[in-house]
Amino acid sequence: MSTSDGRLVIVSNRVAIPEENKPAGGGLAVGVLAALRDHGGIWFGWSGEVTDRESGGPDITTIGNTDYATIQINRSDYEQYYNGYSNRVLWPVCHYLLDFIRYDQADFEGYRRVNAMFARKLMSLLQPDDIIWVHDYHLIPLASELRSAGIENRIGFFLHVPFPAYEALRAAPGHEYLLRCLCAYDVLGFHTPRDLAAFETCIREPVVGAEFEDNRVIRVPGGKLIADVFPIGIDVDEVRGMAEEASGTKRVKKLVKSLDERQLIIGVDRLDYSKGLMQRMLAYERLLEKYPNSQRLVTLMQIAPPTRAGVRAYDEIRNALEQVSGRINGRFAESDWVPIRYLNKGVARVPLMGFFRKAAIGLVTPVRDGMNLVAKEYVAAQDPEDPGVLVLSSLAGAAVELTDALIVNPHDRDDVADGLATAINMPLAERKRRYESMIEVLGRNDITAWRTRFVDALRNGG
Ligand code: GDG
Repeated sequence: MSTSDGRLVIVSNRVAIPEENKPAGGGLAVGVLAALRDHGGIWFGWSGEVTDRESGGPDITTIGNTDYATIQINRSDYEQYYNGYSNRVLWPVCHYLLDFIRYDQADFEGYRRVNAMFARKLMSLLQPDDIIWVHDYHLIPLASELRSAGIENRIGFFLHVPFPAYEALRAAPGHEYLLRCLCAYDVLGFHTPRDLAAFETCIREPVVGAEFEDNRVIRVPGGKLIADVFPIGIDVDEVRGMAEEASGTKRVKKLVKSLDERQLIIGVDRLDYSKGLMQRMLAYERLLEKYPNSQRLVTLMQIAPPTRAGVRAYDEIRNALEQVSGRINGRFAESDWVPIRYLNKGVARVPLMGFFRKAAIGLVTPVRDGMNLVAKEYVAAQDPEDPGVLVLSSLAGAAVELTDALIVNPHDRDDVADGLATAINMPLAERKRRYESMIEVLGRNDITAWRTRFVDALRNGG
């Protein structure tokens, strides 16, 4: 980065200061870390620490070319802004899971209060030519708060989750305010054309008095903004390198040995109701019933590190999954085989990529997902001479690009079971053909392309 270009200031709810052997906390952290690695800049946000005092910080940690600037938040902010409006209203509404909405007016006030606090603390770090890139649904009001305080820097927003059509969004109390806040940005980025089209349905409503000038420029009160599609990618070479490196390790070899010649089906997801884990287990049960032969051929390993403990829906799904995996294991287990290995914890990144490489099938079946990086990582981790098969939900953003996966409807157990049966028996030539087409897409639109395109749009207006 040359200084005349101005620094890149990334803002997200959580800042993930890289630590060796510690799993990153999800897709946003993985994407942002990779984006910052080459470019450098500042990453500003919450440290993850909850205090009993007033919110403190920012504290600066410099690693390589990046300053990690973190703040703490207090207990009521955490409950109202984070667990409350962000994760009990915005998360479900963006994933079209309206039954999960739990609204409380105090949470909405907390959400606004914390965004104002983020803006105040961020301002102390800003220089006039910085460009500011805000991430995700927790921080929709940030640009509007910064503008009110007189900040004139260019500010962009990228949404990592799906954007809902107006018919869903209007279920969220406060949605008019959110739409007005979105119009305070210079650039808005979404994962897929469907998300952009959904945003357009909201702009068409008489809420903010904005209109599309063409398919990406929107005229808003007081100016123009660009809304466009920036599908997030991965660092393909890095994933491939980690997968190769891990393959030779004792840990991965032990996993392979324990499979006793069976094919491994792998699922890796934060424990979240949007990831379709319950539906996935039931579809796997359907496979074992419908294709009894498969009972001699496969083992499912589901890795599901818990997240958002303290939000009731997350505690409930955790209990429900323990029950259903136990029931399926009880129904089908033999003295030398357990059908589901359910790991309720994270695995470090390098061995995880090794597990992907050794898995004959990647099973990625969210009921809704902005993109889904696991699908992309699974493909990038494969051995090109003997690649596995990706079974992918039609409702993940990744399905737009990875059209050579076996695309299934996660709500249809038979469809998923049939997809798995096809994957189990797929000949090498077809596996290679599908892999080659998908790896080409991943290489063309990798993490550098994502970051470069967004930063260019933010710097230059398109
Ligand atoms: C949001 C959007 C969008 C998961 N478990 C472990 C682990 N992970 C890593 C994966 C992957 C990342 O976390 C998860 O990313 P996803 O994209 O699959 O899902 P979300 O966390 O929901 O991310 C999503 C993403 O933002 C980016 O825009 O794609 O739609 O919801 O990198 O590998 N990593 C390790 N151990 C685990 O147990 N090391």
